[in-house]
Amino acid sequence: MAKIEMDPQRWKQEILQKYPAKIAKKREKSIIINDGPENVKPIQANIRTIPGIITQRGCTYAGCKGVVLGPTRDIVNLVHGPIGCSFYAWLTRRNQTLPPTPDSPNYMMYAFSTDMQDSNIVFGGELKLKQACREAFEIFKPKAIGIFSTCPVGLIGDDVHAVAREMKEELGINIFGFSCEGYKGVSQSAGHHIANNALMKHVIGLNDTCAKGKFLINMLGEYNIGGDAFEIERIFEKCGITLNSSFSGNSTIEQFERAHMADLNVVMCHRSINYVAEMMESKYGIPWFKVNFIGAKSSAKSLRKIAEYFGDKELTDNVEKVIAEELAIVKKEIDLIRPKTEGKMAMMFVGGSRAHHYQELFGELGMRTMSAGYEFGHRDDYEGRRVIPSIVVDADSRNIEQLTIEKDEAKYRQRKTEAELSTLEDSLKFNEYEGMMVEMAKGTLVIDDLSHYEMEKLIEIYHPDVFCAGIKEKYCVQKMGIPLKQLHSYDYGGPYAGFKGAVYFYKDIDMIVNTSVWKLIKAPWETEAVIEAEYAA
Ligand code: CFM
Repeated sequence: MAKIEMDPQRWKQEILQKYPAKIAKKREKSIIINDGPENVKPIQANIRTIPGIITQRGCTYAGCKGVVLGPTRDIVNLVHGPIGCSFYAWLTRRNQTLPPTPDSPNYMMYAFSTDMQDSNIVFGGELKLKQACREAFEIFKPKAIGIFSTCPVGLIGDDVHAVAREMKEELGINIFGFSCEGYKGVSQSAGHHIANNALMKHVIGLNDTCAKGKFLINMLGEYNIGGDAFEIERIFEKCGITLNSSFSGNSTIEQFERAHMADLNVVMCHRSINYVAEMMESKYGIPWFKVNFIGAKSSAKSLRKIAEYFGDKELTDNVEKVIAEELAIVKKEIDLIRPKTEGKMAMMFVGGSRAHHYQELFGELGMRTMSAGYEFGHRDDYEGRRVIPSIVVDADSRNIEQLTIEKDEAKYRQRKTEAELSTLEDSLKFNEYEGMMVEMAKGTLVIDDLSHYEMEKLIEIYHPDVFCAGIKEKYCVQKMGIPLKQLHSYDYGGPYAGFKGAVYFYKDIDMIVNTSVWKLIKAPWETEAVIEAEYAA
């Protein structure tokens, strides 16, 4: 089969031609040829995956239990469901945690499950759930238990919230439930929203003591994958910025409870936690803006934004000193590596924020991102938050509770006057996320919820030097002779955040794109005749 040129228009046509007409019509709206920052085009996102298509996505339970609550070390995360849902969520996401002392509570290595059986599906599982709460309490004496619903729980109608209320009363600790059945939304993204809502309803604002420090911030949407949060904590500490709470890398329930005491919320992963940022602003008056600690330059920029917000001479000087020191080390490394990576091509299809953030690091390596997309991002993650009012709310989104948040008169505190906020607005861009597309070059392909077939075609035609995705894609891609870098688990490497992380990333990518081993592998279409058929109906 003749290879078509690296022409995105022809690539798109070729893909769509292969699909049945109805599917082509749907997929067409999720495959966008980027037209440069001035002309960001609408993309279809956050809709159901077409049945039969192999998607990269996960489920709502994964987004709620695994992603948002998973990294918190001292909540017993109890899964109400068949054991498989727990087993496949057990230590598969690489968030790390560091308890202050060896005997501080840390349940991250455990998998708590009600292990539902056929009889529970038929006769109900609430009794078993209560028993599991009691058992967990007896053994671990945790400060809190979170109950996570898997698909069958919703199907048979077990009321996890009623059980949570009853057990909270009986055991005297905070117990809260999540209706995060896997099917509840079109992807993990619904689970983020459900997790955000429950944190807001049951946890945030319970404890009025805060971390000790002059510049008190919360870090939202950083989950300490591969130790990223440790590196960010190191940088904050060096700068004199105090982390009051983290959602939720290396966090504790106490941090969530006191989150309302901070002076500022900074948002790293917009997709998973923007709801909490918005709700905390309405309820407690905490302003928020977007940061990015992936990439040395964006880390520096994010630190400067935080310093500017506080407007303190000593902090600003300190931040500049730290940036100068750290960037000097980074520069030494990148000067050695960049000549070897310059001009190479990357593609990344991950989650709802990293496909954007990691383009910064590839940019520092002089590499081009020819194609990128999210698994479950919404239009705002692609086009920027300004499109939110124009997003059509469909039945799947309406399925997720939208909390009405009111000002908490007792705990609301105005951090900055309106005048101060408007002077800062220009550089800090409060409540804004500009999305991925403005930062991508003209002629690049932006694809939402990439299908397996589309992935194969991207590789066949573009032959990128590295393809970034997850474990489900890894070995398929590598069998085609293209190295795959996992951006979910970092292939058990990392951290990649901050300044030290950037250097680790440069080194890992250098190794990946410059090894000759991949040339020894031939993709099936390079060695065998291809049998093709036309769809006729
Ligand atoms: Fe946010 Fe994440 Fe991501 Fe995400 Fe995720 Fe993740 Fe991800 Mo895997 S919260 S959207 S649901 S940055 S688990 S830590 S790596 S898909 S890009």
